[in-house]
Amino acid sequence: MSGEPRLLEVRKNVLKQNDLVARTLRERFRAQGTYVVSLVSSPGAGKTAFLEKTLTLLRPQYRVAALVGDLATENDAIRLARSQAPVKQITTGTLCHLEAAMVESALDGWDIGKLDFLFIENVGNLVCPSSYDLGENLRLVLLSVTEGEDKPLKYPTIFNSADVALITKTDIAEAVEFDEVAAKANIQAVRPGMRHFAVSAKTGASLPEYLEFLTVQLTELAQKTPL
Ligand SMILES: Nc1nc2c(ncn2[C@@H]2O[C@H](COP(=O)(O)OP(=O)(O)OP(=O)(O)O)[C@@H](O)[C@H]2O)c(=O)[nH]1
Ligand SMILES: [Mg+2]
Repeated sequence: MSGEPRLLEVRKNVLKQNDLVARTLRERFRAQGTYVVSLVSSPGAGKTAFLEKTLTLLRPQYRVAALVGDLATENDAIRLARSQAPVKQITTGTLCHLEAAMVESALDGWDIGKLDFLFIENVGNLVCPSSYDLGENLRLVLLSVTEGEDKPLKYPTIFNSADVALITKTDIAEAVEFDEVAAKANIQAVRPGMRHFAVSAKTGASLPEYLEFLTVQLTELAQKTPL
């Protein structure tokens, strides 16, 4: 007998278990009125740079915090902590994605009720994170201009698992001959109607529009959250 059906069974059970923990997390976040945003992308697409900017700009008005996943090092947590927001690194060892249980344990000792926004930067990978629900309200998928316009077509699953796309590093788009029209068409081909922002962490381009979008989401959540 081939080992494949058994492997499939184990994988299904892992995902089922993850979904249960994610559901509990989502209920907890909702009860506390915390809006949770996760970021997924290939390695180096600009998640940490963009998130550091987001935390810095939101912090004067909102209570924000971040979790960041990587196989190794505390590098990203150190960078994000420059925003003065509470930050925790999750090191996954050999695992190429975060799981809901890792988020749950990283939140140990944190009073989530004191947070308006919690951001979760996933491990840089365009494949593994797509199947793992983290209990987030919004999943952002980042596509940097240096990766090429065809990534949505090559990695449709991650684009399908996300809610909003961010085209990042637009400040260097011209230098790498990035075709934004083609990239947008490819996003729409994979996920019709998907909202996107074309941003730059360097220049701050489209950051105000993106932050406005986030704050509208928080207000809508507050209207739905029981007092
Ligand atoms: N020109 C330009 N460079 C950027 C921008 N955002 C990030 N970078 C650069 O891109 C590189 C990778 O950025 P990171 O923020 O570390 O990317 P990441 O997605 O967090 O990377 P991993 O966590 O390793 O997957 C760094 O050298 C950044 O300085 C941007 O908006 N413009
Ligand atoms: Mg990073």
